[in-house]
Amino acid sequence: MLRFLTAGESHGPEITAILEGMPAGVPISADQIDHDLARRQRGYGSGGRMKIERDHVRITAGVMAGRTTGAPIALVVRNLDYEKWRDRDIEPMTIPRPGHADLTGAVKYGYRELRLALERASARETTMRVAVGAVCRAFLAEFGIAVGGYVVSIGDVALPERLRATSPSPEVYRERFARAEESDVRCYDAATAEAMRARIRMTMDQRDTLGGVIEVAALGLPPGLGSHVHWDRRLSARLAQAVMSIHAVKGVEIGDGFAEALLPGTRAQDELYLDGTAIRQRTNHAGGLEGGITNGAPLVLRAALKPIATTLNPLNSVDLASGAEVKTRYERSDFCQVPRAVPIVEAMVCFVLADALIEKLGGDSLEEMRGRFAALRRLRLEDLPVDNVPWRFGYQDA
Ligand code: EPS
Repeated sequence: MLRFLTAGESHGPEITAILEGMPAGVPISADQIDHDLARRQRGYGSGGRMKIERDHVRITAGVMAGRTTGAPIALVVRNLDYEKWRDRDIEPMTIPRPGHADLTGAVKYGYRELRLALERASARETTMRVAVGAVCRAFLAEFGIAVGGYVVSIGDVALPERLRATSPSPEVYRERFARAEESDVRCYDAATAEAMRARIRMTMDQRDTLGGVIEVAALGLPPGLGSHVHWDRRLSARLAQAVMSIHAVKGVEIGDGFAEALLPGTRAQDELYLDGTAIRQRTNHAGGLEGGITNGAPLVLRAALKPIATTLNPLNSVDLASGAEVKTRYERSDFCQVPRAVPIVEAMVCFVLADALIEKLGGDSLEEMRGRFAALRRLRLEDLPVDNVPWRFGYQDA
């Protein structure tokens, strides 16, 4: 339904995205997209590149008079750093950094110069994911759906358990989003944020890098997005793939995920109760997804990011030119990318949710979709009539 491609190298002239399948009529401006691009540029622990770039999108197709037309949307961001690279003789890169795509890119594509892998594997590409995600976010907002996120841990510094419980209440998440937005490590608890900052500072002093865990929540989703009928239509699986594709993400968890694996079944489910005719849950261990389908509770997802592979302290590697065992050479990079990566995870979640909503409602124009959205079944007794009579499978025997 909805799809996008990105193109561009980290130090090439510009990076590009084409988003296809967005319905007509969605109001969107470059300023709105730039807002999210700026969020991606901020964060304690960033490297030198973010002092050079001022990411600004140009919308060059698919949006006229401030609204999407249903045609492919083309987005372009300039790499200001390109000016430094364009006429330069570039040093050969022959020593792969463990953990980056230098070695695997060369083995896959037969590169005789490792920088060719670096240029495309760089997380600079996530700029365009955030741009695409901002368009999807604007679309979701038309239906009252909001996506936000924050950092739950950096290295071994984590929000205390009692402050980060998965909740069925959208209000809890709204408050977390707002507070995290004020923090340069994107953490909603001031004491934890301070400890995270100190941990990042220490890591920088130690010439090292640090990963962490990001949590993203989507609020206002209707129940019934995704499907249980095929592995590739389960919304949980689609989200996991999208988030797993982000640079340095090595784990994705939905709801209480790994913690649920430790509990007996009676404590791991979200029991139902009636509020008038509305069917509700007091807990949200499932993170808003049951059977790969949204249940209307906040959709909660976590991504684990490994520390960036480029470290100031060298690592053992092999020089492919000399055939000798050598130490890595430093390339400019971030010390801790985790705070900056929150809008990237949000963007991928926005994209998958926009796709799922379009799939549910049909996606030619916003106008058509509004009526269908209003008519969606909700978790109410009156929306869920059951026959309550015995029945038979009715298959024919072989
Ligand atoms: C990034 C741009 C890159 C890196 C970083 C993210 O720019 P440069 O290589 O010129 O410093 O700072 O990418 C990585 C950490 C990586 O490993 O690829 C950006 O725009 O976010």
